[in-house]
Amino acid sequence: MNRILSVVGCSLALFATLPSSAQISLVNPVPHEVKVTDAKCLPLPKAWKVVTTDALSDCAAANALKTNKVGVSVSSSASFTVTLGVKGDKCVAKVKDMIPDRHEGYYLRIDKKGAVIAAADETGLFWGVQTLLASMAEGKLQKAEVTDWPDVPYRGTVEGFYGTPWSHKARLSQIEFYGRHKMNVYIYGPKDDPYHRNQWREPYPQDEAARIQELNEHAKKHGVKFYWAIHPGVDIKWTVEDRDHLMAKLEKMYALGIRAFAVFFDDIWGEGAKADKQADLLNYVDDHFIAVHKDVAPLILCPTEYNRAWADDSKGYLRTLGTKMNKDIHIMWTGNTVVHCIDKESMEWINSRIDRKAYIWWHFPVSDFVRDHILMGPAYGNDLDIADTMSGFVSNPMEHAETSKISLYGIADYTWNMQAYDSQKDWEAGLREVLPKNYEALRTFALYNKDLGQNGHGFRREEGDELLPLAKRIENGEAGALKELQETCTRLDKAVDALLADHSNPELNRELRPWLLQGKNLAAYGYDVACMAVCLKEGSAAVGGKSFQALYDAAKKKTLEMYELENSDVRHALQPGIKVGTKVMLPMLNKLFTATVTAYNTQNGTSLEASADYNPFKLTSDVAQLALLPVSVRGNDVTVAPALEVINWQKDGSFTIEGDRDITFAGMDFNFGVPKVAGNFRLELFTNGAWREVSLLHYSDNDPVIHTGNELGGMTARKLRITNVSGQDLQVYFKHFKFVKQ
Ligand code: LOG
Repeated sequence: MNRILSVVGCSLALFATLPSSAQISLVNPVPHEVKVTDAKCLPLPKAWKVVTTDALSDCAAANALKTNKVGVSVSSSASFTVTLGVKGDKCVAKVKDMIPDRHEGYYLRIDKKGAVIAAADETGLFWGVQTLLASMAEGKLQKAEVTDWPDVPYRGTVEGFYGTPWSHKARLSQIEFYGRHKMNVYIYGPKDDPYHRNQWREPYPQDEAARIQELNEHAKKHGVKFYWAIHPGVDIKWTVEDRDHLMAKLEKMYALGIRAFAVFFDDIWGEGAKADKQADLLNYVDDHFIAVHKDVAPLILCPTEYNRAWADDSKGYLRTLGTKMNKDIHIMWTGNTVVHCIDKESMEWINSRIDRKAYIWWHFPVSDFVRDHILMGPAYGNDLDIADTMSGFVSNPMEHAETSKISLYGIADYTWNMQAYDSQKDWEAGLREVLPKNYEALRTFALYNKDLGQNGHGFRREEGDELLPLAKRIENGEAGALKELQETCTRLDKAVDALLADHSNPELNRELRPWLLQGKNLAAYGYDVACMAVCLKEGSAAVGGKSFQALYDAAKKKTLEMYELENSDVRHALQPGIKVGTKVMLPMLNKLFTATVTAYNTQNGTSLEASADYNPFKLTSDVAQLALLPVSVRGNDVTVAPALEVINWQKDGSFTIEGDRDITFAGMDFNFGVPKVAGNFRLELFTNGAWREVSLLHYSDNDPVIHTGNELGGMTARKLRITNVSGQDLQVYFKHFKFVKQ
């Protein structure tokens, strides 16, 4: 879909002839209607006078003009005036008919004498100022008229991932970024903040409360609503006492100044997951807290069945929420599965069940289930004609806040002006925004950090398509292909060096560092492999002064260094690793390595190890949520990546891990997140042509970790299988699974 800048009336021809650097084109999100009234730009005024009403003199929009970063000072004697007003204000009476009749809509006119911003409300006014300021970023002023409004009422992020919550500094920076790109929502709900989830009844310690208060104040200044979310579902009892606990916590947050709230019931089962109880509680909060305070935003609920794959119409969870829960309460939704792009048909499906427009919680660029990857790709894949079917659209980002801005830049645009959205263009602009000084290098590196790798949700992204023709040419042995591969590796290496040395965005540098180091290893490995192939192809004794054997040793050494780096910087104990270029680049290099070494061995009668990245273990399962989980091997430890959501493990369902040769076991343990469940599962090892059972136990009654009986040590088997033998469907977590081989 190409980006269309709607241009009004007679300006069409004029706009078409504008240079691409037209100042309004610097504005993200893309405004709905732009009429450039003069192709020639003016210089920026040195100072401006802000004209507005008393009521607005201290509003966020007026303050943004005063504290602008485009270098214009404020002076009451300046001849350039900026007039600010909302509907009904005298100062904008002349243009009142131009104000779009939409929430947060604004009209902006820039000419020689000044600018007028007239908006539907105060937030719209703030967006109008953002458009003015963004259009001035290159030090020029464009005479234009802009009529603009958001497509989706609520736009922004939910800090809703597992893992290290964002730092205070990162949150401040995010909020400023949202304001600049017209996102109006930040939902605070990091899974690993204890006062959000596990200790939801307890008030924040004073210093943390003060930080939340500061975030909320900061958000107000940037046109963003700060939502504080509570996650009581893990252990809530449907009693008056617990209801009072929840109300008391909300009142405490209200006293801090918070005026927007969400209640989450995701990733739980049992008592807490009952639709009628959840609806009763939310209605109670709505009637006795929201309605009473009058200045609080509509409530948001994240339901337990938050995606279609888990929704069971026969049990009616969603329809119960739909009929029972007050209509002003928003209901969040992640799409057809936990991690999925959003399309029209599925919006209609959910909306008809919950009897309101779903509030989308989009799982991109979140990486808590693929912590070995960092995601720097564009935000694409959602339908462009669904703005009217949703009440909100928030992204769940990565714990790497600064890097997440690359994708968030596009998400801001998508939710503001959907029809005009161009993910690729926004990707480029987003990269430029986070690292203007070294944009090219960042772009080069980002090409290798888009896909998530194999993951339990089966959610994949395009990565490395631009390398596919080269991969083909290498396979066909075409002339010049190897040289091109060398150049590709050199380009990556140079980009990495430039990024390692660039501290203009220190947070970005810190977040990317492990992946940059791995990128450097990848580039070096690729270069060596390309040289090996050249050496073989040309039959030369050496390439770049190195013999085939020396190149082979260097490539092997690099793979070892990649492996060691993965182990030295473990992002998550059960999901270790730092992976770069896993979709096309690394497989392409590994393939070339194996083919080259094999051919060399044949020619020379040598027996160099030809296998590259080889994983001898395969997982299969008829439990849908386990079937795609990747298995990784570190030395003698074999682990299955954890899943974060509730696993519906059907009666007799099992998973099997099979090796390509016999495994001699030294130990095994796993954690399904629930104490006393060992008896519900059977572990069997396939040995001497038959399945043999190995006993399972917990060391103590309240410890969910499951251990194996002593008989496992020293047993040799080709595969292992774990089955639900409880006779019923079970709900468990899959927090960790590991066995150790000898
Ligand atoms: C969690 C979320 C997590 C995400 C991706 C929801 C509503 N909840 O499976 O906290 O970041 O998936 O791993 C989730 O999606 N559960």
